[in-house]
Amino acid sequence: MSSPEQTPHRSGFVALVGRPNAGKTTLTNALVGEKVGIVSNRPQTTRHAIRGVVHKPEGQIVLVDTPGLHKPKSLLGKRLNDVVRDTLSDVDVVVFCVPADQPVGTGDKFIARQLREIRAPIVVVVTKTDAANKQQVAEQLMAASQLVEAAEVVPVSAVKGDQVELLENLLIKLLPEGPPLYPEEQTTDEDVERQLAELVREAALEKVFQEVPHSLAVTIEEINRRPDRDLVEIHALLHVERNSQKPMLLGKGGSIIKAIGSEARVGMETLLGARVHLDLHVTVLGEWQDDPKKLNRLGY
Ligand SMILES: Nc1nc2c(ncn2[C@@H]2O[C@H](COP(=O)(O)OP(=O)(O)OP(=O)(O)O)[C@@H](O)[C@H]2O)c(=O)[nH]1
Ligand SMILES: [Mg+2]
Repeated sequence: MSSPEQTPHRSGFVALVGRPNAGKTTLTNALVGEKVGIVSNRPQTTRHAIRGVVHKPEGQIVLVDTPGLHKPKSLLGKRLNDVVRDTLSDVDVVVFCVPADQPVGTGDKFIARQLREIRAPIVVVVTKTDAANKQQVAEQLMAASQLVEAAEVVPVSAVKGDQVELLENLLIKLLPEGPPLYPEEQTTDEDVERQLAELVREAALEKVFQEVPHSLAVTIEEINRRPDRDLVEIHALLHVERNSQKPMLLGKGGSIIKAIGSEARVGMETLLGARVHLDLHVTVLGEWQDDPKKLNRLGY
C-alpha cells in the first residue's frame, strides 16, 4: 500500500509532432537516452510512428515519434500524414516541435490547425536552441506560443541535452495516474528487422542528394545468424524509383554504396551485439511513392 504523501505513479502516451526536420526524432532519442529512430537533415526521415519509452521513478512516458506533418505531394506523403493523425487521436499529451533556427511559417500554422480539434494538452517545444542566439530563441518562444493554446512552452536543445530533463518532468506531470505500460528494460517496440532497414536508410540519406532521399526505401531480404562464427549475415535491398537514381546511389566504382554499407554495419553491430556481414543491392521499383501495392510491400 502506498502512503498518502507518496506521489502516485503516472504513465501514458505523448505524441511528438511538427513539420519535417523539426527535430522530433532527435528529441525522442534524447528523452529515451537511446537511439530509437533514425535522424537526418533531409525532410521526411521518419516514415512510421516510433514508440520510445522513458522510465523514471515518478512515471513512464511512452513517446510516439511521428513523421513530419506536411502538404502531401504523393500517396506516401498522404499516408505519412495519416500516421500522424491516427497517433494524435489517441494520446494523453501532444508535443508540438517548432525549430528555433527557422521562422514560424505556413508549415507550423498548418499543423496548429490540425491540433485545434485535439483535446489532449499541448506542450510547445522550441527545438534546436543551440542553433539560434538568445534573442532568436526568445522571439521564437513568443511566436510559437501564439500558434496554439499551449499548456507549456519550453525551449530545448536535444543535441546539447539542454532542458531535456525539465521537459521529461513536465510531461510526466501531465500524464494520468497509472502503472508502467512497458517493462523496465524495454525502450522501444520497434522490431529488429525494421531497425536494421532504417540504419541502412539513415546511412544512405547522408550520402545522396536531390530527389534520391525521397525516392529511397530499404527492405531486409535475409538475416542469417551464424552463432558458430559470432556473425550475422544481412541482405538488404535499396529501392529507388527511377533508373537514373541507381548510379547516384552506387557512386563511381561503387564508392557511395560501399560507404553506406560500412556506416550501416557499425550501427547494426551495436544493435545486434555481433559482427555483421552486410550485403547491399540497389533495385528500381518504379514510382513506388504513388502505388498503393508497392507502398504496402515496402511497409508504408
Ligand atoms: N543543432 C541542432 N540540430 C538538431 C537538433 N535536433 C535535431 N537537429 C538536427 O535537425 C535535423 C533533423 O532532425 P530529426 O530529428 O531527424 O528531425 P525530425 O523532425 O524527426 O524530421 P522528420 O522525421 O523528417 O520529420 C538533423 O540534421 C538533426 O541533427 C538540436 O537540438 N540542435
Ligand atoms: Mg523524424
